[in-house]
Amino acid sequence: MDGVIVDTAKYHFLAWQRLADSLSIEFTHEHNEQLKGVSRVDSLERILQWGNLVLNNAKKVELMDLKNKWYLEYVEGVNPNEMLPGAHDLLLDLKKNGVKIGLGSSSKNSVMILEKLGIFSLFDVVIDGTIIHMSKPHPEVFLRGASALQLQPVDCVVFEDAISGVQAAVDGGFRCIGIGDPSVLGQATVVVSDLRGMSLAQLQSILKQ
Ligand code: GL1
Repeated sequence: MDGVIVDTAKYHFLAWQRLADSLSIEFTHEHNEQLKGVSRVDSLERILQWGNLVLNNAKKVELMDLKNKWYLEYVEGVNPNEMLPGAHDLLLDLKKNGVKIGLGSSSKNSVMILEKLGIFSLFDVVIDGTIIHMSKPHPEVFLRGASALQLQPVDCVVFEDAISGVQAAVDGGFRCIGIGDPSVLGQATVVVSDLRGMSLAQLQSILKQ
């Protein structure tokens, strides 16, 4: 979802950066690239590791709550205009053609965001951070998604903007369309710059690769 369907990855970045700043830990776009697709708790652990900071659980929960409070403030006004190029058209096209659609996200806020965008009803299943136990790069989120859709991984295509997500898809036995920079998402089956012009025919051809 974040960074694939809607431009919310930038709000996660801002919130994590603000948290890292408050702890005097350096946090750059390169650091952020490694957090994309990674759950809230695992993201915090990585940031603390980068800053060589050891904290107790109560403090970690406090920091995660703070980051989420900031994130919720940033996404308060999120609206359908912030959907990424081509994403909405593709969802509508797949729906019209009877293709099953699942959301696989590490975020615990995904249903709220889908509702703000008015696209929740397009998804046959939603597997998100409130359900999974292991964050991407573990393939659990996609394996559960395929299973809920009663499909085999080999018959699904995963869309991903994150290194951790591409890894999860590949390890789960899925074809994967990377959205972004080929030098970062090189493990994906194909990499595109955005979803404009993406069609069902292209998905069918990728499934044959
Ligand atoms: C969590 C992380 C975010 C991001 C998403 C997955 O979201 O905090 O930085 O990696 O997972 O896209 P959330 O805090 O909404 O559960």
